[in-house]
Amino acid sequence: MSSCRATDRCGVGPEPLVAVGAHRLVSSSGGNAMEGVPAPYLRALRGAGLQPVVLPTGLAAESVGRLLQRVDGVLLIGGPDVEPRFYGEETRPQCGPTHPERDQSELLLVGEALDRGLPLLAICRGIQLLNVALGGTLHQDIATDRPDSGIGHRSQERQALAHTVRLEPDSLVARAVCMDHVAVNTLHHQAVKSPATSLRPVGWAPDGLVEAVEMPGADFVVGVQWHPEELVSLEEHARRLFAAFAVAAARHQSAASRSGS
Ligand SMILES: [Mn+2]
Repeated sequence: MSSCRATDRCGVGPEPLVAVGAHRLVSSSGGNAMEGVPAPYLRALRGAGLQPVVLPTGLAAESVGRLLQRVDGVLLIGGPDVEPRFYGEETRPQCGPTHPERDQSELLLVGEALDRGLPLLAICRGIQLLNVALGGTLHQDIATDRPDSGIGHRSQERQALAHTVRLEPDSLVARAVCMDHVAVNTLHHQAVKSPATSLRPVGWAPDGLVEAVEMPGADFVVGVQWHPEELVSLEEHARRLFAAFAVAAARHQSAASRSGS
């Protein structure tokens, strides 16, 4: 790719802060539910020179505004299925468990992040949530909606390279990873069905399923259906995606400090 240029955040200025929406883990033995972020996401952010800030679910709109005033980027991570009513569908039997309180928090996070021009990286459930936040819809179950796919998107092996994704060469994602095909892991049974009009699909699995989107006109709003945080020690493209996110967060940080906000 002629326009390919590897990026790195070069260590100028303090580490940019990245808000990460938490995942809720319900105890099977009757203990308290816990909210937190799986370690691979935290390691990947830190490895790229970013400092994670974990935001619990149940956020009120006014808190989201104040919290995002203090960060330089937002990461949406994997988790349960998005509640179908948020994209105007009835829940079908193949839809998995949902967590509407987290959906609502993250819908607020997306709205506020976009209003503020914050860099946003949305992974797995994150790309789905981003698409729903902007008016798109989801496949409630890929195996049901696309029985002829030929690809088992719902793998249990977190680091197995299960299929390729073809990237649109003229896209932010392809430029960020310096490749137009990436080998990825696949840990999902839902996916983008109709992309939101403000999102541009830029990556596809061999069966045609949308696996990457970005927002034209935004500095860095990217969603990927795979899990790059699980691949940073294995795949250059995964490291480069976090590095590009870090560059965008650093850019936001220095712009914010110049404007005194
Ligand atoms: Mn997949």
